Amino acid sequence: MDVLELDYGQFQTVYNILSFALAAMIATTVFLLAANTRVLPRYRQAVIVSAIVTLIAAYHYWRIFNSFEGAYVAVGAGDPLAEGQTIMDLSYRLVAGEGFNEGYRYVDWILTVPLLLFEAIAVLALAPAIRKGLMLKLIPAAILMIALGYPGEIATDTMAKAIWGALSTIPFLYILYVLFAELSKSMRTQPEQVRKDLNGLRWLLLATWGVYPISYMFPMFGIDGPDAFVWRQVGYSVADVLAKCWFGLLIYKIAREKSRYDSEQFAADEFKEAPSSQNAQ
Ligand SMILES: *C/C=C(C)/C=C/C=C(C)/C=C/C1=C(C)CCCC1(C)C
Repeated sequence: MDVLELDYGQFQTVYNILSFALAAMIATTVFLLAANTRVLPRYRQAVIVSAIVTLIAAYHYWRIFNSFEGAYVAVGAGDPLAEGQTIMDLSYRLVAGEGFNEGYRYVDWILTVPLLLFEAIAVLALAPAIRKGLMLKLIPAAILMIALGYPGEIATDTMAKAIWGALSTIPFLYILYVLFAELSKSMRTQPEQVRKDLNGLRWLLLATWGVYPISYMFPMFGIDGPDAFVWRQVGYSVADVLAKCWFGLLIYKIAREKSRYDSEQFAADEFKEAPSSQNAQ
């Protein structure tokens, strides 16, 4: 069901969280593109893909933001405020038009979720056969997870929501299984710091990806109407910033650690570690 009316605080919360997510996506994209030369060439693909993820998300947040702004309009917009009335007394109505398009999020996810898994695997620089094996498992599962979630997201019936949600959870659990069980094998050969970072990456992924099904389930917990709508927008937006921006920056950090470990020259140039360069001074 569409939410017909938002009060001032609800409108502002959604408006500001969408704006915040858009700013975070743009800034992360610029940073990752500018900084990608500060890792060895073999890790640049992972960093560039991270930037592409935040770029795609920035585009969709821009569309979502505009869609929200067009869909909810202050009652009496354009009229002078009545005697004693303040801005905070305003309420916002869903007006005739295209409505608020939630579909943008799913279009975004179906593109960015496989790419996020791709960047995580790419930064490991594993043997091609292992890498390909992981991709072949993770990417179809990610697409399936999002595709199965969408009919439930737009369903108004709680039962339909629950069924699609449960179906979507199967590939979700499979992804977690691959990341936590299978990936552990290829991590044994990694340097200590990288193993730690990778572990952080996995837990960040679990903690942030877990927010999506929880936000999806609000209507099933009986939280309905404007509150469920506002909390869902906040949940999805904050999770997107963590899962895309923070995650992308962590990928960059891992790429730097691995570059430092792989090349003495890089360590000397970027971390000022080589004894020879210290002697020279
Ligand atoms: C950048 C966007 C990301 C990382 C999106 C991730 C989305 C999910 C992990 C969504 C999962 C869902 C379920 C596990 C069940 C209910 C339906 C979904 C699609 C919300």
